Amino acid sequence: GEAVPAAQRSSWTSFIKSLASVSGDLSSMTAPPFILSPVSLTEYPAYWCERPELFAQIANGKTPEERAISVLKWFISTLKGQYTSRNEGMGSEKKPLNPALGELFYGTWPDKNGRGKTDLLVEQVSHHPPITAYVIENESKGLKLVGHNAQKTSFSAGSIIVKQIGHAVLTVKLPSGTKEEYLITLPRLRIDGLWYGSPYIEVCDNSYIVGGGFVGVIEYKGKGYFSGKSHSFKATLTPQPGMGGSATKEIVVEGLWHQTSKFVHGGSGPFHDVSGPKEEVTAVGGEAAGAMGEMETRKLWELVAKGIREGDFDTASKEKTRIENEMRQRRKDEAANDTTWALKHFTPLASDPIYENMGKIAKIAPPTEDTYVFLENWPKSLKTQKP
Ligand code: 0T9
Repeated sequence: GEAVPAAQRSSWTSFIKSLASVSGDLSSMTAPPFILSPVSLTEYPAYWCERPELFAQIANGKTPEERAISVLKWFISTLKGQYTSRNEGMGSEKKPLNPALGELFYGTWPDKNGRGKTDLLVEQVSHHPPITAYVIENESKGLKLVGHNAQKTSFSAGSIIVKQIGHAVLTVKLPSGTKEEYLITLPRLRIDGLWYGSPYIEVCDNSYIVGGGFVGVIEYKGKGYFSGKSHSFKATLTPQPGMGGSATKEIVVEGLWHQTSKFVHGGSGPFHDVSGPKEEVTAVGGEAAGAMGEMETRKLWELVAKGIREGDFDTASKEKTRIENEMRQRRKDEAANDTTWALKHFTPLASDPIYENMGKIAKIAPPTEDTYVFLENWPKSLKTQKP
């Protein structure tokens, strides 16, 4: 373990060894301090929109084909943030703070150059297992992404395999009054570099974007596969007759998702390029006058995050235990009173018709998934309520 501080070597070794025996959910495992991130998993949905102009761009597509291409470009351009940004910002992949049930995170990206204001709302809708639901909306452009995610982890050949559960639906309101819906599924991940104490993610297998008259399949390959390079991908958009599109030709794009890619069929020249800067979300309090409530991520974890950032792990761990005990007590009280925690922004739904319909077209497994329906109740600090 090169990257492991000398004093934490034995605890890192036993952590790695215990990974083999813990299957399913690693979120509540105790890990050595050097690998802890001060950021809660409720902040991760912001990765979907760190290039807000690419998100907004989707609305400018004049044909289903133009829109499908811009959806793919936006999606591919989020991968660098989603899967490499902890390595860039903190030196390696880190263990996020495990959100409390009902934890909330609100944020915004300002209007700039006519791209419109984009808003983010996140709620931890389950603690056991951890499930995070989110909405990202650029209302002026008629764009809305609603999704949820959870993970099932296993250990294989020295790596953590992360099966992502959940999906997102992007709704594009067209000027004609009709709308397009795109089902977006999430790729499998492998966390390598554990023995060295410098974990990093490789994205594996496939993910899908189905909608607007196209089935999009994105194949991910790491080192040793077709290009021999890490973070390689190949995306194919196949027109679906009878699904609203009129395109006949397949579009194929290839490259490195954390750098650049180019068209190899159905177009020519560069496709995406994420070498430029990204824009982090601005956190906004959800209470009156933008104040942060007790369940809002940066308020709830304030002292834990401060402790981790400043290397004061005693305070971090004391505060973390305090929060966890409070939450345990809350669950006990609920059980005693025969009540359950009321979610603020979402209603669970056992199956998602959009997932089922779109998933069938692309033969996506499993055939059905549950979903969380957004209640359209943005806090006033982000948006004025619709009458
Ligand atoms: C959705 C993303 C997800 C969340 C994280 C697997 C992981 C929790 C889930 C999938 C986002 O859109 C994208 C990025 C990173 C994913 C995290 C990476 C990670 O390591 C954690 C898991 C739970 C761990 O903390 C494993 C232990 C740790 C010591 C390894 C660094």
